[in-house]
Order: sequence, then structure tokens, then C-alpha cells
Amino acid sequence: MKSLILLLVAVLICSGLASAAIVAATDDAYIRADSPETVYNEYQLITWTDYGTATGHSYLKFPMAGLPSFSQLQSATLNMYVWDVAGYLETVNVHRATDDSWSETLINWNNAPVINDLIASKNVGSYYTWGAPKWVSFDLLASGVWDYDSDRSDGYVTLTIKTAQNGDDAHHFYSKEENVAGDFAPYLEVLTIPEPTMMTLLVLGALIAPKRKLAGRR
Ligand SMILES: [Ca+2]
Ligand SMILES: [Ca+2]
Repeated sequence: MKSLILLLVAVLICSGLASAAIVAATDDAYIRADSPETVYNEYQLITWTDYGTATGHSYLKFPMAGLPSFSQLQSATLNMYVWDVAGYLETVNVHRATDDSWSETLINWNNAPVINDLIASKNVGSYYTWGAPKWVSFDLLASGVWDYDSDRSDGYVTLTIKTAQNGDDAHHFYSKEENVAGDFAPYLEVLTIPEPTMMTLLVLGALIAPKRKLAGRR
């Protein structure tokens, strides 16, 4: 019974040791179909579809070397600051691209990586419902689709921002270059917990060791 209580205490202590890693993008840019050879690196990140004559997506790349393995994850979110919305549609999708070879200084509509799995969706709001500029957070683990460890292994994750439907719609987010005071650049937040077996043993050892020392002195 005493051991069980100690184990529960250890688990509770471990859960309190969760830590957050904030990861800034190395590259971010948007691409647009009506200007297929133009690079839009130092502008806002836009996603729209059939807005006028244009369709556009945004690409972001984050370094993942050094981040913990999937088994240690508690949460992983993409955080972006939305500063303007036009049109009726509300939902923005986040896809993953397996090709990380692009750079923000060269990417355009014609050479952009193929867009792969849909891994997150968020109702950001339409022109009529979004309210005011604010942070929005995309839960990258909710769908269970993201192969996190493969991106951790190759060193980068590429995320693509797209509108969820066709129609007049545009969502504008700050990029790392265009974020006014410098506090609104997109970032990943990865919340991790320690490996439970190792931490539990360490904490249990710390709890039990003084008792043994005292017992030895008797
Ligand atoms: Ca950029
Ligand atoms: Ca990758």
C-alpha cells in the first residue's frame, strides 16, 4: 500500500515536470496561382481560394532536430496570428508536406512542394465572425495523422495552410518578416513529459533512499 502511494506521488510529481519547447519557423512564404513565378517571402501569409481570380497557399518550415520523440509528447500546436479575414468561409486547414527542400527565398507556385496529409482544421472565422486580430492555435496531434517522428528524423516539418472549401475566402496571418512589433511571428509549441519509467524510478529512489539511510543508523 505504501509503495502504491509512493508511485502515485511520483507520477503526480512527474506530471508537474512537463516542459514546453517554442520553435520558430526557419522559412515562411505564400504562393499564388495568378503569379506562378513570383516569390512572396516577406509578406503576410495568406490562404485563399477563388478570391477574385486567385488561389493561394502558405508554406512554413520548422526545425525539429532535438525535439523529444512522439512517445514523450503531451501536445503540439501551430500558432499563428490572424490579422485580417475576407469572405464567407471560416475553416482553415493545415496540411503536411513531406518535401522540406524548399526555401522561402525561392518558393513559388510552380516549384512549391506537393501538399500531403491533412493534419489539422480550425474555424478561424469569416469576415463576419472572426472579430479582431488574435492568435489562433491548430492542434497538430488531434487527427492522429501526423508522422511526427519521421519529421523529427529528417530534421524539419513543412506545413501548408489552405482554406477548407472553395468560395470567396481569404485569411491573412503575420509571417516572421511582417509581424509589426516582432511578437506575432508563427511558432510551434511542443509540450513534453519526461519518460515515465525513468522519472518514476528517480523520484521513487529519492523518496525511499532517506528511509533506508535512517533505518541503517538504528
Ligand atoms: Ca518569410
Ligand atoms: Ca520532414
